[in-house]
Amino acid sequence: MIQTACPLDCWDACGITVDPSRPTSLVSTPTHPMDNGALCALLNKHIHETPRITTPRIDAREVSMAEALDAVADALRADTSLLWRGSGHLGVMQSVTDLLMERLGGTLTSGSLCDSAGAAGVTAGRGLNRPLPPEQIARSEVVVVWGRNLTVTQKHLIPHIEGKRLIVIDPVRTPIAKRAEIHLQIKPRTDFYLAILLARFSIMEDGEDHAWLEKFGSEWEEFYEFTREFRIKALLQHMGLSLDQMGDMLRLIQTHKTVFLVGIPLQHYTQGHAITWAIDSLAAVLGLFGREGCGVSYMGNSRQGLANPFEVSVPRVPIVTTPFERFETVIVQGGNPAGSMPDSQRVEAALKRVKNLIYFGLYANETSALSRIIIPAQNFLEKEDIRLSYGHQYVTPMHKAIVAEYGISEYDFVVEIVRRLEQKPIESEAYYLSTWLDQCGMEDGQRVLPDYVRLPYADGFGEEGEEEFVFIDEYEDEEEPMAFRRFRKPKEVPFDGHYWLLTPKSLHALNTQFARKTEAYLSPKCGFAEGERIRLYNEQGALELTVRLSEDVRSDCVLVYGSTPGVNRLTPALLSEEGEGACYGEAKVQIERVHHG
Ligand SMILES: Nc1nc2c(c(=O)[nH]1)N[C@H]1C(S)=C(S)[C@@H](COP(=O)(O)OP(=O)(O)OC[C@H]3O[C@@H](n4cnc5c(=O)[nH]c(N)nc54)[C@H](O)[C@@H]3O)O[C@H]1N2
Ligand SMILES: Nc1nc2c(c(=O)[nH]1)N[C@H]1C(S)=C(S)[C@@H](COP(=O)(O)OP(=O)(O)OC[C@H]3O[C@@H](n4cnc5c(=O)[nH]c(N)nc54)[C@H](O)[C@@H]3O)O[C@H]1N2
Ligand code: SF4
Ligand SMILES: [Mo]
Repeated sequence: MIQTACPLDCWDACGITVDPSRPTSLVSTPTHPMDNGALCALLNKHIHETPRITTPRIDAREVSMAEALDAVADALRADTSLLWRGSGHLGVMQSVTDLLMERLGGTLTSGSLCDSAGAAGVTAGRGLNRPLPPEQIARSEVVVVWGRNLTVTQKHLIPHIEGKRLIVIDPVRTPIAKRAEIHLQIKPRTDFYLAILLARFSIMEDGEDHAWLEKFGSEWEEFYEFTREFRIKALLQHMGLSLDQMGDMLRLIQTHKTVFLVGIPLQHYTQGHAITWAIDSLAAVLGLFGREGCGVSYMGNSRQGLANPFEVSVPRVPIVTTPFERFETVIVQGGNPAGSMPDSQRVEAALKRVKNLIYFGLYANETSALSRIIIPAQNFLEKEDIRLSYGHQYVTPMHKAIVAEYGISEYDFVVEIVRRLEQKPIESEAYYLSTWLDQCGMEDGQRVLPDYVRLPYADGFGEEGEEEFVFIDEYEDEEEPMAFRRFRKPKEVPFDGHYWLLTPKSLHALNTQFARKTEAYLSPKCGFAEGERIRLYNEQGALELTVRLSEDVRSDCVLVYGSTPGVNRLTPALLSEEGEGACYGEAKVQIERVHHG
């Protein structure tokens, strides 16, 4: 039996046991901390049913791997080259290709399509972005699921929250919201205001944690003044929430051990950093950091405390708005920019202008369809790696379970290209693997991040963990210019036919991998019929989909899974104000019926 871990971009990073003679029947590792007895359908069904790319190609012609690698090496002799890496496989060895770009004077990307706006807000307040250990979540009494869709995106956490009092803040009545004591079906893009008002009310009711604030957040009175700049009535109306709902939530979170589980879409906005920062500031008012059974779980820094042997100093371009057209050669590794980046029409046009587009991946997708050279990758069962996690502190070695019949690993890819271009060789694979692993600590028989602490922030904040928490003290939003600040008249916005486009994760896909649906979920109140064909459109682009009626979606929203082909024709290529993050949430669409015949 071989031990490995799930490579997919998922909070759980499950441990997996493989019987090499039956590599399609993967089982959960019972000693792994994220075990709940089973792996999800993505790992025991979809990953095996999805056809792999088996043959290298140049200009659609099938070639040998050696020929394809020669062509890649030739293409990399160009003056300008870019490596665009997605999150198709989360093992640390994916980043070995950074060494190639360093040797060739190439360019890498910065920021992220995923979490970086919110991460900027987290580090602004706390200094470091540590994952909250699942053990603390298990010890809590109240769980606030703040824009995270646990039953889809983090199934293995469910046993940890069994029997707890649940509050869910989500524009959609998700399965977890249906189980919750309180569901705030908030209007999208208003979580900043919710956090600010909750903090304000909490202090008004003397619900703040004085002892904690004296020690770790002495600027809290200035923060209170900041929260008082915002208008209560106008904001409640804007968020679509009542004073009673706020009161009910406060009563629970002020008097119990509480954790906030903060998700990704609530920070996919230009002001994304301010939203996570405001949520952390609320948590600080309640003294939730460094306390048993309390804390805020956001997507943590999975490399917290680890020195990265692949760290390089090269030019970078933002991953959200990558100017592909500026490069003669582009390698896309483990990702699908033409499907997953915002404003995909712009992305496709830019990719078409790249002389040598090289796709290095497992599956065919929108990006491979545009590529001149295709290099099949090996999958996680076929190579050595190490899995870190943004959802917990555990580090899991990923051992090779089977011998690959085709494809090449990222490590071998670099070795082959470096040799062809007569560059300085890289170290051995074993050297890099042990450089990562040797830094880790052990805790109860499990490998953990080097500076893992049982109770994050118990001694303080900042890089050294000796400083106070920094409260948010500014908010400037071009979209809602001061309308909700004190002494200004709030802007009345009746529904104007522009729906918020929600693009959450699907149970059957992992981003653009596996089963991709083509449906739009709408409230019956919107006046469309089940099965009807509709066209979503805005200034970016348009997309035709089939209507599925759902009582669970707000009537000012339309839900289209992020895995739906073409959905990013509708999302804007905006860069968040901090953190170089993506702003998928800023998309609004109009809807019309499609008449056939
Ligand atoms: N509208 C909208 N768009 C979104 C989002 C959203 O919420 N809304 N979410 C964004 C988020 S959070 C993310 S993380 C991004 C993800 O976007 P990407 O990082 O582009 O991920 P995928 O599109 O799923 O592409 C994964 C590809 O990786 C390849 N792959 C898998 N394993 C390996 C391997 O071992 N080696 C190599 N070389 N390749 C491999 C597979 O071929 C697969 O097609 O999408 C973003 N896009
Ligand atoms: N099955 C599966 N699991 C996955 C993935 C997948 O594709 N499939 N992708 C992985 C990746 S890359 C990531 S980043 C994580 C993401 O993990 P999550 O953050 O849990 O993912 P989402 O499903 O995008 O969104 C969660 C919820 O946010 C809500 N939401 C949307 N806009 C707002 C808003 O403005 N405010 C609030 N409060 N809520 C809002 C949505 O309705 C949704 O229910 O999941 C990972 N796990
Ligand atoms: S729950 Fe997540 S980590 Fe676990 S097997 Fe499924 S995709 Fe992989
Ligand atoms: Mo993500």
